[in-house]
Amino acid sequence: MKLYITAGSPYARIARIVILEKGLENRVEIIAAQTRVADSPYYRINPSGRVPYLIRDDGIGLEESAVICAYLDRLDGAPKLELPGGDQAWEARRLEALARSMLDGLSVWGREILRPANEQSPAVIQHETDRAERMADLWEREIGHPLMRGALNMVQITLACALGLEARNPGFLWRPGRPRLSEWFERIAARPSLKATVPPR
Ligand SMILES: N[C@@H](CCC(=O)N[C@@H](CS)C(=O)NCC(=O)O)C(=O)O
Repeated sequence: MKLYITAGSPYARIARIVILEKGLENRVEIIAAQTRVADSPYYRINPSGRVPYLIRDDGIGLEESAVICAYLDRLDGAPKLELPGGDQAWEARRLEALARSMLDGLSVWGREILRPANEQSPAVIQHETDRAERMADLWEREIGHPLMRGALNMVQITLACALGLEARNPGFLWRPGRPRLSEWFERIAARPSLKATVPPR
């Protein structure tokens, strides 16, 4: 299989972490894609131009980190990262939506600060800064939830990749005043799969 990524994409990082956690390194070739440029050859592989993008062994391509991760996690018939069903199902989905919501906002912010200075919108940056502050406060409260403390799962991976964007965004200062979230992040960030996929500055 082939996984198209960019080194800085937090969504691609989620998929790369799943590959490492599932021991699939030898089955999935990681390929750097050229995104956000006119006429990139990558658009002939994935017309949406987004990463991550997985080409399965049968040649079928999958888009969307959640779909790719579910596929990879289930390849061996023993999914270990997917969210629980039963009584905990809605709690798990609630938390996953919150983690993804934070990540989506941070991605908008990150994209904005990569634009040329004279094209950046102070209003967009302020809006996303405020959203990130509120979401970090929320996670300081939610981080004691049993699903965030138990075995590694997709909510934890998604939140860790959101918080890890501090490496790429000097304005994203979520640690001060949030000791529980900081302690949680230190622990998950020490996992080899996270260490191997830290985004570049
Ligand atoms: N919802 C998608 C989001 C993927 C996404 O937005 N990827 C960004 C990189 S972080 C991308 O490929 N951007 C290139 C572009 O917009 O052309 C997922 O979860 O995979």
